[in-house]
Amino acid sequence: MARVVIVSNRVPIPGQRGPRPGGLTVALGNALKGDGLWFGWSGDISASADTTVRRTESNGITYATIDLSQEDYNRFYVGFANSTLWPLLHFRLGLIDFKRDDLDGYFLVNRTLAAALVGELRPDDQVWIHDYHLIPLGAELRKLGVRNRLGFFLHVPFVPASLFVALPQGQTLLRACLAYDVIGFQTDEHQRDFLDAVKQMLGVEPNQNGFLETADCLSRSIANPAGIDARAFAAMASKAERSSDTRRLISSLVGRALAIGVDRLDYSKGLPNRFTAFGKLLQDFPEHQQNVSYLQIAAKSREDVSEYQSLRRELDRKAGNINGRYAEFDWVPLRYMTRPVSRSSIAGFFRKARIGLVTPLRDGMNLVAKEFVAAQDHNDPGVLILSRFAGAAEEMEEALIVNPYDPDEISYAMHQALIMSGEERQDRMERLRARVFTSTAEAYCRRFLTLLAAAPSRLNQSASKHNLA
Ligand code: ADQ
Repeated sequence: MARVVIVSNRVPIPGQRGPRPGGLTVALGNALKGDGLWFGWSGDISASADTTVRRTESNGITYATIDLSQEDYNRFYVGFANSTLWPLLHFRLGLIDFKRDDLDGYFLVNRTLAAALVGELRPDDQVWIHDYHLIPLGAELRKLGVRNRLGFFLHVPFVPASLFVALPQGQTLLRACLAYDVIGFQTDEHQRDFLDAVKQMLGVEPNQNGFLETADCLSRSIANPAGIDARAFAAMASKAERSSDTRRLISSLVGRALAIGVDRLDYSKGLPNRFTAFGKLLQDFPEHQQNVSYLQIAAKSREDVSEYQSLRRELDRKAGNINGRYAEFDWVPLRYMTRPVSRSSIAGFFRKARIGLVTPLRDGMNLVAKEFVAAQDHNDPGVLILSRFAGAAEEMEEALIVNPYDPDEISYAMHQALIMSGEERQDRMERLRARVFTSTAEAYCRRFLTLLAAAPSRLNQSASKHNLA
């Protein structure tokens, strides 16, 4: 069987700091077991422009990384990836802070990564590249003569063509996508928007099965929702229910219902509106005052980007206003924390919560929604309140689906969840669980890699055909 190579911006090297090994990361790691390679940025900034590849082996997987220089980090990561592409792909044109220099840095880092990766590749490796940081990596590899099967998965949304045209050099990025044999999206909607942009901006008409054919290449686009390891998360939640953290939380509630939100501190996650909605719940449905506590865990993220700093200030202020207005000497309505909490404690908290609040303004998928569902106890399940603009909403219609731009709607959904009968909660949750336990991280990886393996080989085609620049 061909070796699988995963490429992502950050690499989860066991035992080192870096991305937290969530369910999806573990599933990707499992896809590599035996003899696989995981390649990307180390997360370290090196003083010189040294791009030596460093390798670590663990469990039959080779982790290979390079460092970035401070300038590369600023232009590629803080700049183009997170101050242009991230807001654009989350429908926030007004937040884009575009600089030509950042765009150059983005292409340069992708070229550097391609040059470092090419020396690690074997001729029949299947290479699976992840997310918006690395869109042009496949085209850069093709320029270096790589003819392996190359797949790409976009974890964030794709936007309608009328928004994508706002991206300087958007056409170049779209054309770069055609270097991949398989291009994956979280939902049918994202895939449709991508195909529409390709049609309008490149004049390439997809066929009915999502194939894009040009004189140079044949690429297949697919929708393939990311999932979680639902069994493992459910087991963790069930065990954590008895942990000291969960017991401390429960005793602090003194019988009150718990509403919980767990997110990265990111403007796409809709936190200010969620806070406003909670304030409205207490104002418009005063019967819930003193009877519900809302715990928001928001992990700090991308603190080098100025929008994230102002979001933090806004949330501090809103949390202060709500607590100043409604708190009693023995009840703090909103508990807002940015310190990290372990995954197992989060799982235990989810199991005990009456409401899971997942209200992003836009989200590729949102795995927290699936984790909340997996953690529930059949005998007394909570209610998921889910944004219609999270990719997860396509598969989770039994949640209370809300418009995250309308705090009144969120607050009404919270009220409904608090008064909902046990029977209705069980009925909704059983149907959600059936899907979360089927559409898992493992199924997501298996489907993508099967389709990638089935893609026509480019081995017999000329290298120049793939020079898409
Ligand atoms: P993210 O935007 O990071 O990922 P999400 O799917 O919500 O978003 O979370 C990923 C993981 O991080 C989950 O396992 C979650 O439990 C964990 N997490 C989030 N906040 C946390 C916190 N405060 N403390 C601890 N853990 C936390 C991108 C896309 C998403 C897409 C994923 C996977 O933006 O839309 O669902 O990739 O494809």
